[in-house]
Amino acid sequence: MVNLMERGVLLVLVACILPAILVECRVRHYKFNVVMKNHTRQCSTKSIVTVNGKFPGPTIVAREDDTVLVKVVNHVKYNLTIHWHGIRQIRTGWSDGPAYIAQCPIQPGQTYTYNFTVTGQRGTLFYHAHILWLRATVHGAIVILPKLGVPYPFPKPDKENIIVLGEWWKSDVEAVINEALKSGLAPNVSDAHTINGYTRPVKNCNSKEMFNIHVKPGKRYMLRIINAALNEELFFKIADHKLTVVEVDATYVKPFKTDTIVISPGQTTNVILEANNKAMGKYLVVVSPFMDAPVPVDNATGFATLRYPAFRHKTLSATLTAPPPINATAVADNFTNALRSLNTKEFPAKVPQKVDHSLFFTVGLGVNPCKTCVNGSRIVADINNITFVMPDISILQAHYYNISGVFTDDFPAKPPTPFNFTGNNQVTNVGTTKGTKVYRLPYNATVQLVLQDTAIIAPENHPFHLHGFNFFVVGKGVGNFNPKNDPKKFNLVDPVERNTIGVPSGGWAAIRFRADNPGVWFFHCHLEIHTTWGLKMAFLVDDGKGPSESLLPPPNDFPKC
Ligand SMILES: *[C@@H]1O[C@H](CO)[C@@H](O)[C@H](O)[C@H]1NC(C)=O
Ligand SMILES: *[C@@H]1O[C@H](CO)[C@@H](O)[C@H](O)[C@H]1NC(C)=O
Ligand SMILES: *[C@@H]1O[C@H](CO)[C@@H](O)[C@H](O)[C@H]1NC(C)=O
Ligand SMILES: *[C@@H]1O[C@H](CO)[C@@H](O)[C@H](O)[C@H]1NC(C)=O
Ligand SMILES: *[C@@H]1O[C@H](CO)[C@@H](O)[C@H](O)[C@H]1NC(C)=O
Ligand SMILES: *[C@@H]1O[C@H](CO)[C@@H](O)[C@H](O)[C@H]1NC(C)=O
Ligand SMILES: *[C@@H]1O[C@H](CO)[C@@H](O)[C@H](O)[C@H]1NC(C)=O
Ligand SMILES: *[C@@H]1O[C@H](CO)[C@@H](O)[C@H](O)[C@H]1NC(C)=O
Ligand SMILES: *[C@@H]1O[C@H](CO)[C@@H](O)[C@H](O)[C@H]1NC(C)=O
Ligand SMILES: *[C@@H]1O[C@H](CO)[C@@H](O)[C@H](O)[C@H]1NC(C)=O
Ligand SMILES: *[C@@H]1O[C@H](CO)[C@@H](O)[C@H](O)[C@H]1NC(C)=O
Ligand SMILES: *[C@@H]1O[C@H](CO)[C@@H](O)[C@H](O)[C@H]1NC(C)=O
Ligand SMILES: [Cu+2]
Repeated sequence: MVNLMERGVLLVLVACILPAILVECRVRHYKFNVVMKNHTRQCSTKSIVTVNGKFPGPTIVAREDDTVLVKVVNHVKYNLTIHWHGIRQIRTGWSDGPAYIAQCPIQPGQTYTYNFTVTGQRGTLFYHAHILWLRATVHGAIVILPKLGVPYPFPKPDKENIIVLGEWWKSDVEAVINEALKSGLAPNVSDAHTINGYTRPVKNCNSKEMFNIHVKPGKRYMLRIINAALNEELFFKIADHKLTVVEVDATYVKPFKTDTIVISPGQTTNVILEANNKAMGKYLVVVSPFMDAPVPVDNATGFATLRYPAFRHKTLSATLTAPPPINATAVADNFTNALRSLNTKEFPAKVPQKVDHSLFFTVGLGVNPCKTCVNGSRIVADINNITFVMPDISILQAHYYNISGVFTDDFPAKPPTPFNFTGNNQVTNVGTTKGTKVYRLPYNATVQLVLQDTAIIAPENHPFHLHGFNFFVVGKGVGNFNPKNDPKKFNLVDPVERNTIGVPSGGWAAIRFRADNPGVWFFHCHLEIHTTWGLKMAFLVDDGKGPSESLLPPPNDFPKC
């Protein structure tokens, strides 16, 4: 009897390590030692912050309905938090991660165990540090497998590959952002784009600068593509190969074929790649920035190769492909316009049809005075003219423990002073208001939120990310949102469901969600520099009345400020 039990325990352990084995494993344990690691890229070595010495960090694998426990030990000199990007964290906001919104930091030498259950989600997400600019190197994939016995709603791939896209600075990233905050100007752009930590071959550098995706002819692959870059939306393309998009942000979409995908920081995209039966040799994989505004970006293309087995290497040179031009708005629109929720009986699109809270947020940049800055002013960012100021303790704690003086719940539902948001002459609109304000929602309220880009300084595509929820992208357009005509064109049937949406440059996007998750939920631009400049706010969702409609109590090891 004892023997059998021991064997049972052993089986469960094996199953936890090898998720493919058909044994249920309800709790997944991970240990993240956050440590410094010397890393060489592009002929320069620097010390970076990593999870377990890896860049990108280790992959978390869980099955829908599993509980995930991640013990994070902070061995570095920085304050640290980790966010499980896209995980809904139903009633477990304490494990969401954004510093001073959901938690106080895990200070040097401290430990905190994130504890969350994956509910109603399957697909690819990722985790990343959510304090300072540490997420540049502290990030990794989260793979959520469907429930046991539930197939993918598309032909089963023979193999799955994770592709994490990132940005590499030769300098220390904290030095880059600190220099910018001191001067009040924009930070230096990155020096290279990375694909699973690799950049591209560089003259006179060692050869280990390029990542290879190995494929066999006739096999089907699922690429789980993650944009973990800080400040750049990216195009991703493989020479001579079409990609079938099947999922974004861990929700299934109606499959469609494309040769280029566009992916914003904070977004994930699963594509199916059929390795061509007749293909030989190698094919170039390119990653390049998408920027359709006068804003400087790292314009160096990142390269990887798709490689067929060596015996097929009839030629040594790769089949090439050119990335789209940096300002290829039409290519990006083509891609985003093709995204639709799968919306089947098994995976319905539960789009709120009725709106309780109708919000209109202007999102963009601003200029505030700064005596010590280079120009006597600093670039800031704001939502409805509010540049968000981080509090000293987390808003979630202040809310739960009724601590006053930390935040106010008077975030405006619309801009205080309407203006021609995308007009050319914005000189009169300099100056923003600072504040730590949240927008309060009753449990289960439905929200429609129109995000309107502004042209202050420059229009720009802002990838907005909502914590704690998925939302439906019911509409988008260029210029100023027209409250009379545009809603008539909304898709309330099968709009794409996701957690991060690129608000078009000089345009708007409309999203809808149901506030069925009590807690405090960060909402921010996922371009790290814009978040730093204040392009952020939070929603506070009150507890409901039912037994499972309230925020759970905080864990015992919850970090203190
Ligand atoms: C990184 O390299 C420097 C210089 O060689 C060395 O002093 C340091 O101990 C190394 N750090 C780690 C974490 O290996
Ligand atoms: C994780 O949280 C759940 C409640 O959501 C709790 O029952 C469980 O004991 C926690 N696990 C650990 C190891 O703290
Ligand atoms: C930013 O770029 C400037 C100009 O190339 C350079 O002088 C400066 O050292 C860079 N800053 C950092 C932190 O790398
Ligand atoms: C990238 O930008 C730099 C600086 O703006 C410019 O000199 C260079 O020509 C650009 N390179 C490409 C490939 O567009
Ligand atoms: C993209 O930029 C190029 C070079 O500046 C310019 O010639 C072209 O018109 C631009 N295309 C679009 C669609 O704006
Ligand atoms: C947009 O997609 C259509 C259909 O796939 C294609 O014919 C067209 O060339 C694409 N346009 C751009 C700009 O990529
Ligand atoms: C600030 O200074 C920089 C460099 O001196 C200059 O290029 C830029 O135009 C100035 N920006 C503003 C808003 O004054
Ligand atoms: C906070 O205030 C609410 C409403 O007044 C009360 O129900 C709750 O028990 C208080 N919480 C704490 C931790 O004091
Ligand atoms: C807003 O600005 C745009 C671009 O400058 C202009 O075409 C448009 O007429 C303006 N709209 C209004 C209502 O002033
Ligand atoms: C934003 O707030 C500042 C400071 O209160 C004010 O000077 C400015 O006019 C406001 N701008 C807009 C567009 O509301
Ligand atoms: C939330 O609202 C919807 C529709 O307004 C209703 O059908 C549902 O029962 C509500 N759920 C809860 C838990 O109150
Ligand atoms: C780390 O966080 C604590 C708690 O918020 C704070 O008191 C401390 O100043 C932070 N340390 C640094 C180096 O920012
Ligand atoms: Cu932004």
